[in-house]
Amino acid sequence: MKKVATIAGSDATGGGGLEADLKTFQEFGTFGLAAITSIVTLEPETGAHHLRTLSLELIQEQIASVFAGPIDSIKTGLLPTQEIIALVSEVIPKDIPLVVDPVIGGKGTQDFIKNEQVQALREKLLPHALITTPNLREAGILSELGELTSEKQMEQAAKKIASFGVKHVVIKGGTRLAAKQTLDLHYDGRNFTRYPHPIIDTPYNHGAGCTFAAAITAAIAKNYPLDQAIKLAIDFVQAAITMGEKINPYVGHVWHGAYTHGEKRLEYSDEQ
Ligand code: PXL
Repeated sequence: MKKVATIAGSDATGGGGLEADLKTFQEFGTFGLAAITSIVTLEPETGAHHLRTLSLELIQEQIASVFAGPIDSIKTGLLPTQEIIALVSEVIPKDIPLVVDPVIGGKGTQDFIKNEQVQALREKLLPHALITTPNLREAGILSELGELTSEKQMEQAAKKIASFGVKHVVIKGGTRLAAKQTLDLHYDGRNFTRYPHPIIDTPYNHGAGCTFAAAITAAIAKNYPLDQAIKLAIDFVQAAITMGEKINPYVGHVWHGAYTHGEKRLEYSDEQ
């Protein structure tokens, strides 16, 4: 069994963060492990998000626990301070494929991220990464190119991000790029591969970004070539968005089990 580790924040509402990661790892038939960096909560009365950060000592203890045995691939998600980014960059084994989801521009988290963290991601973590998966907004911030509104700008941003030392960059076009058809763009340091796909018209897509990066991480552990891992992750997230559900008055989440029809699992029937 392949072992896949996430070092991420907890999204108590269960759509994004390490909850998305572990659910996705399981759907891929891998064994998921997690070190929690922080916890994002949602105030039921107002829908406001709050962030609590765990101590460096406790994060380090969890990371040591995770790497007490062999691990096949690693994903990072919300790393909310530059000290946490420095710690993670220092202590993770460097011979295991690393997927960095640069959580700096997502719903519920963008308010927490400051420029020092972005700089630490660029300088400390990205040089160790096999692949990073920014959304359009995150790619604009990481590359310092600002708002990206065209494929040409996505290409420029991908090249800039690759210059920080990460081997592969996948920029997710999402719903900001166009109305009907979107584009995920993969840059491998030489060439671009385009992954156009239709936008699914739904407000229930919280957790899509985490799920995409988690799917790539699990697919890498299962030895998928990177282009196939990206393609599969796109299909996996499309299914998850299609079956998205409103989970509370404020947010609708993707359903991580959709691709494998997990809702039918262990269905009870008295005919058996
Ligand atoms: O933006 C995705 C995300 C990542 N990590 C945590 C989150 C969220 C979104 O809410 O809560 C912990």
